[in-house]
Amino acid sequence: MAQALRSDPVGLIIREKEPTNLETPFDQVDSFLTPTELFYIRNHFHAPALELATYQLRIDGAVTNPFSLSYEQLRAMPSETRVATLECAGNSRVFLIPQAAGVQWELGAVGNAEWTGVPLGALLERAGLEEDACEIVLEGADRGTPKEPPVPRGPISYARSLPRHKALQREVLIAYQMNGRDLPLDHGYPVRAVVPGHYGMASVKWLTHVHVVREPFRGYWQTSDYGYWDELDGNPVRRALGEVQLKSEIARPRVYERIAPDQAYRVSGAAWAGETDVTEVAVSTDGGQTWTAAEFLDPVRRHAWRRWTFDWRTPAEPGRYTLLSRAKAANGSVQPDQHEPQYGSYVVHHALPIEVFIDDRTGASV
Ligand SMILES: Nc1nc2c(c(=O)[nH]1)N[C@H]1C(S)=C(S)[C@@H](COP(=O)(O)O)O[C@H]1N2
Ligand SMILES: [Mo]
Repeated sequence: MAQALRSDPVGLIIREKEPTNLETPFDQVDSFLTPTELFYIRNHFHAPALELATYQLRIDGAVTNPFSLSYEQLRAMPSETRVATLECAGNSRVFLIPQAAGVQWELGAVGNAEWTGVPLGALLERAGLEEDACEIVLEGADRGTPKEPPVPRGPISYARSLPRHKALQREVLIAYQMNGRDLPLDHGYPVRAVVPGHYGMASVKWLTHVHVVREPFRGYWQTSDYGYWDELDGNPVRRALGEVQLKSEIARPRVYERIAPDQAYRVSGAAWAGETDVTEVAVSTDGGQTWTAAEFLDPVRRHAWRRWTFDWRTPAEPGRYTLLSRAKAANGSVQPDQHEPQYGSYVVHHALPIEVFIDDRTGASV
């Protein structure tokens, strides 16, 4: 009988020991696909132990034909494999001044993997959506008491909804494999949702229940947490986070790296967007005064990141320098210079300042 794999967290950065919250050392990722063992882990609760033999996925609610699937039945359905970038909505929170509550992610609560599974749309088609079905609630088997107020009474499960239209897109997968192997325990074994183009919170792990609802779902993870302030007729209104906003990150140099003067240095990073394509990345090595176009290593592929590089001649003058990268996308959007306050402690997608030290003592023993 297959066992849930607790992958060895080799090289991951501890942000919280239990529940498990581990960050990818972003400077160490240079492949298009993030190796599974280096992929960040974001768990709100203790990871539940699900058994393949008894696993059931229930699809019910506003459908004509509710049904349950065993793991074997799910595996027997036609599958698709897609590459998608997952970014936690709280990624880069550590850059916020003043500090915001929540896990202090730096650059590595993001990864790009290949996911295999059954399109959610195929399951919904089989269930037959009622005409007035408006959202699809995805619920995981993990339960607990959340941290951020206002906190509901008693333990709750992790549940998020998708608008009907998004849930029916072919890219939304009920996945059982990551990078060609069965999901490890912390990435949702045995079955998770993967919602390309949306922040990570939409990709519900340990998925056991797909519930079709007739009115917008107002659960904790949709309102209290993972929400932001939009504006309607001059009044702030609370909305659920969804689509990923355009972002680029510098992987190398690392934050506060020490670099020798007057030498060739290859700056590298990645850029991604939600429901559009990254078309341009520019790099500044002087705190944003001048910008030069970077070169892409990867072609445009919707929902997958594009790695990029920029060849820098480091300054002869020792000192502290600020590097920035800024992406543009096919829909005309540009990465902002500053954090957008309506997003609170989420969606930190502005051009992040990476400070480095040009130092001629580089190479000397420390
Ligand atoms: N059931 C469940 N699904 C979940 C979560 C969770 O705590 N429980 N965390 C979400 C969040 S906030 C993110 S960013 C992604 C992270 O996926 P990963 O741990 O595989 O990187 O899972 C999402 N799915
Ligand atoms: Mo997240």
